[in-house]
Amino acid sequence: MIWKLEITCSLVFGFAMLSIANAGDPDILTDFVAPNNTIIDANYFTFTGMRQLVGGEYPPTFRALKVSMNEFPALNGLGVSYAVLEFPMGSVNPVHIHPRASELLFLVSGCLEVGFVDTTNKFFNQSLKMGDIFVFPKGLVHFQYNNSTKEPALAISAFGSANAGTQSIPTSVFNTSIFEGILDESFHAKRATIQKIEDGLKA
Ligand SMILES: *[C@@H]1O[C@H](CO)[C@@H](O)[C@H](O)[C@H]1NC(C)=O
Ligand SMILES: *[C@@H]1O[C@H](CO)[C@@H](O)[C@H](O)[C@H]1NC(C)=O
Ligand SMILES: *[C@@H]1O[C@H](CO)[C@@H](O)[C@H](O)[C@H]1NC(C)=O
Ligand SMILES: *[C@@H]1O[C@H](CO)[C@@H](O)[C@H](O)[C@H]1NC(C)=O
Ligand SMILES: CC(=O)N[C@H]1CO[C@H](CO)[C@@H](O)[C@@H]1O
Repeated sequence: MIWKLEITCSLVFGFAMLSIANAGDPDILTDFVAPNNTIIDANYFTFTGMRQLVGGEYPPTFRALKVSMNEFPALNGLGVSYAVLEFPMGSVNPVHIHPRASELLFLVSGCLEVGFVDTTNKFFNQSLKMGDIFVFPKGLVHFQYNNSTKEPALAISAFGSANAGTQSIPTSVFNTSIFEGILDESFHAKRATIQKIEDGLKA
């Protein structure tokens, strides 16, 4: 019986190792990725695009300022990225997914209602206060909402990928070329109902 246990243990251990190996972006075999025709000095590892936030005003609607490898090429291969999320009063970051990373949100200012749904369709939500940190597990549908009528909110999100990706649920489902009939059937809804949602997103 003991040998069986050993096999089970090593199998479990093996799977655990596998899932660790797959937890983030693939490892690179160099210290960093240096593109051709680029001077690699400290400036290459510096991103100054967020200076616009210093002393700036909140935008009229929700805004996400991303700092992924697309905006900051030095992140390529390093497995990390940021987004700064600005929520004027009453604004929503609509339901969306990051296919390649978990999101670690730090609420720097204001209050936020946040939530995600797991793959068993269980809903987890929280009312965050300034200074709180919340984690959205990789690949799950989630949102953030500033329910305050008095103050805006500012959050900084870190991602465990240089290119976490964002798939907006409203846009990907209702503002693409998916056949009409498929959506009607998927949502058990009349065409007019689906059309109304689609029109709302096009406006
Ligand atoms: C740099 O140039 C070399 C030779 O042209 C090429 O093989 C390599 O893929 C390039 N590297 C990058 C990161 O573009
Ligand atoms: C979570 O959402 C429910 C409504 O679905 C709400 O009643 C509850 O107050 C929320 N909980 C927190 C902690 O925000
Ligand atoms: C927002 O705040 C109002 C007033 O406190 C409350 O009635 C409402 O349920 C809140 N909505 C959410 C989604 O938290
Ligand atoms: C929906 O698609 C149209 C056309 O591609 C685009 O102009 C509009 O911004 C999209 N709406 C949303 C909410 O993404
Ligand atoms: C209107 C308003 O301010 N609503 C709520 C915003 O969220 C905080 C906590 O997250 C609540 O205390 C407020 O009542």
